Amino acid sequence: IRRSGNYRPPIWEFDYIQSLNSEYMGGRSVARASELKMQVKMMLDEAKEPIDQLELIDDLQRLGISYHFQDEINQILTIINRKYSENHEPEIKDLYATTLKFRLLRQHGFNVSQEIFDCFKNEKGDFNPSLCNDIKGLLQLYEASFLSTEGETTLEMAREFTMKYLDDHQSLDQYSALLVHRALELPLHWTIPRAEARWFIDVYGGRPDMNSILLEFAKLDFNIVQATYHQELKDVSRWWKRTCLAEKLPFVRDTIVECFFWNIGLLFEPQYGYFRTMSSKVFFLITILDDVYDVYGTSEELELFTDAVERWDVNAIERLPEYMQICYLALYNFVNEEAYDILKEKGLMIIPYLRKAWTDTCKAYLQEAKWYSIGYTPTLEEYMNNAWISVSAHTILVHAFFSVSNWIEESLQYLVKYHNVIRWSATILRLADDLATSSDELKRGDTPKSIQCYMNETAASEDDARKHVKFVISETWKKLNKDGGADCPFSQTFIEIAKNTGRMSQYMYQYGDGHGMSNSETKDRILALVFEPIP
Ligand code: F3P
Ligand code: MN
Ligand code: MN
Ligand code: MN
Ligand code: MN
Repeated sequence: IRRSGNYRPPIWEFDYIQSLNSEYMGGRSVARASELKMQVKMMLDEAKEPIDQLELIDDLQRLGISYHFQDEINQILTIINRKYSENHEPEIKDLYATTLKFRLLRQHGFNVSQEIFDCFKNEKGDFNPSLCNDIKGLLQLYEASFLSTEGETTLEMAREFTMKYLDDHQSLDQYSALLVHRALELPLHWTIPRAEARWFIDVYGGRPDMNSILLEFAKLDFNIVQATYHQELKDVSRWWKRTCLAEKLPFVRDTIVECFFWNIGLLFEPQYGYFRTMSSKVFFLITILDDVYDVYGTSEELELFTDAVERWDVNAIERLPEYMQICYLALYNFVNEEAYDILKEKGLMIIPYLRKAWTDTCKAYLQEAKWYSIGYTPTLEEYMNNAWISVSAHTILVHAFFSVSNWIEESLQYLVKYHNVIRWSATILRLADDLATSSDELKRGDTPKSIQCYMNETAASEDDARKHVKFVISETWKKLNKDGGADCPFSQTFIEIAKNTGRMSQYMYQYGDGHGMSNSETKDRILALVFEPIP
């Protein structure tokens, strides 16, 4: 009496992926892009007033092209930060300018206190109600409030205060209305960079004061970067085909394109192709192993499999049923291949790290399978202690750590202990996943997830449980902001991947299960970000 997930077949066919052929691969596009890049660099050099510099940086970021100017931007922000910290009093009490400065400085790892906003409060300590007509400022303040850490009450107040006025925006120009509407759905700090770029390029094009050089560069660069994704996706899809996993295990979710899409969310810059291709395979393996544990495998088989992964010994394979031998060898070969690459290039033997991550994943899967088989509902805390591991973000991040080239030797010890940055990022993924997938999972037969554990523990309604889970997500973001801030031992790139894991999970699960059931929303997003160039 084996079960199956009854998942739909993949939307994107192998032959279609292999036939991708972008016109933006060619030298002509690249030559034009480097011309444009020089011109934008000159714009950055020529901007002299801080507000002009900040606005330009903000536009570059939202257009998805700031990665070309990392050094220039850091230089500018360093100077702005120095000027600001030397004479604390802001020259003009302009909400918009102050907030933009605050957000960009914090984003780039500078320590800026929330006290910067005290000058906008009245004697009672509330934000001045007279600010309510300054929509541009309110919108910035709203966006900035998402960079808060725990206990920053001014920023909490800022969120409440701004939401009240933004929610009922009446007389806005078209551009501001679009921005407000978007921000209320998903704030900038929670949005993956490629999605923001694809959206903002269109919006920016309609702005009265837009700069046509910026616009042309943003579009062209987006399309060039997308062409490199096509090459990576072809590679990933050939691996997928060669493994035959989808054929041999017909009960699993066959979502290789969705897996690749996740990784565009995690790290979009063109130079990280190795990371994206390897990590897509990690996602795929996680997904099929999860289906083995959740729907197909028997308890005895799952014990054997978990043990075989822990021992990391091909001899253990003989005791496994054939379908598990396929899974095991796919995992084993993949992990060893990545370890070989890293040993060859960096001289570090990483099998122990990868093996530990996968073992922890399998043990957490097994725990859930056991709970399910005895019909046990844990408390929310007991559930979460296991569930932040069973969602496998730690495995994704351990692989990511080694496959982006610039890792820092001293941070290895924090990786092994799953530093809080990893834990918080996993927690957001887990909770966003539960919000979107647990109803179907329970129907299919699965262990209770966060929502059900909370309902069981507190007798709350499903509605209230969902509200609670959303609240925990936003509290977890505050922890992630703090622990991924200035004192974090990891490289900026790694921290970005961890934060983007949180962002991407909110994006994939925004309208239901965008990963396993790939709804039409995900399909449109994949078309826009992966397949179709901007006209
Ligand atoms: C583990 C899974 C996922 C969760 C998200 C992890 C990714 C995308 C690698 C895909 F495979 O789905 P699912 O909802 O079934 O996880 P769960 O832990 O709830 O069974
Ligand atoms: Mn609206
Ligand atoms: Mn599952
Ligand atoms: Mn599972
Ligand atoms: Mn789930």
